[in-house]
Amino acid sequence: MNYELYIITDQRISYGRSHLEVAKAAIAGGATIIQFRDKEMKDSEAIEVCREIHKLTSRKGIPFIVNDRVEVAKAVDAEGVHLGQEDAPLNFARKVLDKDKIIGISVETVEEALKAAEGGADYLGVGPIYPTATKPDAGGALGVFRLKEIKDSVNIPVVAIGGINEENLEEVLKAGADGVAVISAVVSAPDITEACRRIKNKIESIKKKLKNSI
Ligand code: TZP
Ligand code: MG
Repeated sequence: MNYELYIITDQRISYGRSHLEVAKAAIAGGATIIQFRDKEMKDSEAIEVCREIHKLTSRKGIPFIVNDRVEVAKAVDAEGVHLGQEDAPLNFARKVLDKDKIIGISVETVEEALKAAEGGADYLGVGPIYPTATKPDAGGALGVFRLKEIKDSVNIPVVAIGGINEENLEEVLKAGADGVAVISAVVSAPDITEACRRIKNKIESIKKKLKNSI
């Protein structure tokens, strides 16, 4: 799994572009994972949309993750599901989904991270690292020190989320993130593909630099 550039769709801030259009444009710009995230859509419609996105990601060889909705992930045979602390528990998702499916868990503290890792999570989403308007109910910004603490406490991939853009990428990667999950910096950009490509190029060059400095 390549968690480098994890793009999450959001139709509320995409200026009229559908989940599928966002996914397509992000893949063209180098997204390595696509997550469907929609808090309002009915499951019946979400299944239809996710089926289309999954067709696309499968053609491109990119994993597709569904946010919150275990049954939708199951219905479209997505590669996995992403769950927050208040969503269905990890062991429920593990039971419902096939063994090889990816389960990601959102965490804010080392304690939550250890619990998720011990419970068999495949990766962690850590955030919000920076302030963000995209998830108004998120807690306060955690900062990169917390990110590093969490990364150092577990042996599974850690994806940083929340307010991530070209300007703060380096700080986040230096703190040890295996990848970044991005919504507004890509989904709200006038040219999604171009925004993705710029972030991707920057990740690659930062990673190269960090590798050479070891
Ligand atoms: N979880 C923590 S912060 C966040 C989520 C879903 C929103 C991230 O969106 P953005 O626009 O990249 O800050
Ligand atoms: Mg959730």
